[in-house]
Amino acid sequence: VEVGTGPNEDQRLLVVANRLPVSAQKTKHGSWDLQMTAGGLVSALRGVQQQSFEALWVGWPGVNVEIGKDQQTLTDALRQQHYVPVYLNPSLVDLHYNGFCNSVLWQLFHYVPLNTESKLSETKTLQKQWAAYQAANHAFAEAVLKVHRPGDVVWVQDYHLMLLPGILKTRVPDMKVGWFLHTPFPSSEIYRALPVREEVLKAVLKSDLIGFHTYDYARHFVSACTRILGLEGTPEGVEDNGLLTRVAAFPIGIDPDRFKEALGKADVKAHIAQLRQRYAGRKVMLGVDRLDMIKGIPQKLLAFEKFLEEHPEWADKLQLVQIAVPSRVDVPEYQRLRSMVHQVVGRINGAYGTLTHLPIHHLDKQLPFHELCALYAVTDVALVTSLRDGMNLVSYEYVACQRDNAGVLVLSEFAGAAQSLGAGAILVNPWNVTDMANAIEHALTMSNEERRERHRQNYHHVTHHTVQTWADVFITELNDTHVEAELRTKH
Ligand code: GDG
Repeated sequence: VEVGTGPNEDQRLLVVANRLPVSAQKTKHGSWDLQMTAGGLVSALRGVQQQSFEALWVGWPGVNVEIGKDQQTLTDALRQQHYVPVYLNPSLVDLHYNGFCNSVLWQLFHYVPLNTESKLSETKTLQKQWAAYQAANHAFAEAVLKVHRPGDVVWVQDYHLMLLPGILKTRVPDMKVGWFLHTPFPSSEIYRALPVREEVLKAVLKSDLIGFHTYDYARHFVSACTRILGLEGTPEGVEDNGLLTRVAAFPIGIDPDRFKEALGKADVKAHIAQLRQRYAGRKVMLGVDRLDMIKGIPQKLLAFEKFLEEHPEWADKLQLVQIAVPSRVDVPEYQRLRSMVHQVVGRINGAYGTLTHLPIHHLDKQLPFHELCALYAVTDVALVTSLRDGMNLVSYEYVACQRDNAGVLVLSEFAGAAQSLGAGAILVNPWNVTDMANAIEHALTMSNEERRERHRQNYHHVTHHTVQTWADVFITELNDTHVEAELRTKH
């Protein structure tokens, strides 16, 4: 292997992520129906599968199937599409995925402190969740080890699998392992509250390459390693006894061609025409989010309400379309969020609606891709008001679909995307309702020239920093870093 060659032809990529990008459902005839699911990670990695070299995806298939015939037929159906299933039992999924991943790590990484209502059973729960997190990471390791061949590049994704690099490297020391985090990595002052902070950092540090969306997240990670583990931080990464683990920023992007192609298709064009007719005479603003507290949906609604309060003349001329895709529906916090959003939507529609128009059109469901594209294309303003967000692909997708209209992007400064689309977007602090109401006004009344200029800058970024380049750069650097590490150990 030469340094700097990137992936070679017979090299395979093993993408390891908590969920496979498909949901499996058994049909009447006993075969399996596989449907793509929505979410940032799925959208991102769809691009990776189209690379020139063979890619396998290892992950949990999202269903509980007992060992036996059913499991075998599902495994076969998945393997045909290059998916390798990791079967986990329901109680493990609950404690790992709903528990340690989404109630502990996801919260903390988005600056939500750990639960402070100390119930007597809490310590026990956390211990069980941590044990499940370890067990799930081991189950993933077994699945990877079963398919791994020397030379393969193993790319571990996200906060669900932070122990995996450590387990894999212990078993196969020369395996090429990279890890990428799709969420923010918080300030070390937040991270240090994690009871198992050392174990998690040490396992991640076994990777050859560690990647984040932004330079800030990488810096926070390095600080956590220096402050918590007493290691040395360098501009290249983290050093432990002269051994460097490379840490860097790899901002993700989208596959703009997928959207360009969709916009040219007959069914999308038909939807666009239909929506234009429906919204004729009104300006339309759009929100597309997984229903998650980090997306700042209530904050967005409050700003919209304030805007209408101050500009009642707009009430009949403005439509906000909010798509809130159900997510983590078993977790009580997410159920409470849904009720709260419904309450505010009802209040605003009740106050500002008429017999012929309701200002907010709210949907609790995932739209088919062609409808989503049509919506991106016809709306005048997109509102992305995340309280924290690793990157936020919705903002990129909106820009990609606005070639003709040059719609305005209102974007939270707490989304990673603010660092790449900040020049063209109107940046807001989602906690400041007045600031956001003013941004809505600015977006609705902006001159055509300003709109076009802002859009031009964003469009250039979105079409030049794609998900393909993101994956290429990461994998090439992982190959190079690994080779350098091998050379170092030989000398
Ligand atoms: C995580 C990080 C980071 C949404 N609604 C529908 C739909 N979607 C698709 C969008 C987009 C994806 O889901 C959402 O991606 P985001 O990046 O906005 O957000 P997360 O799901 O939180 O993703 C995030 C990302 O990982 C990648 O690293 O950017 O910060 O939190 O692609 O199109 N798709 C369809 N119908 C919908 O109604 N078909």
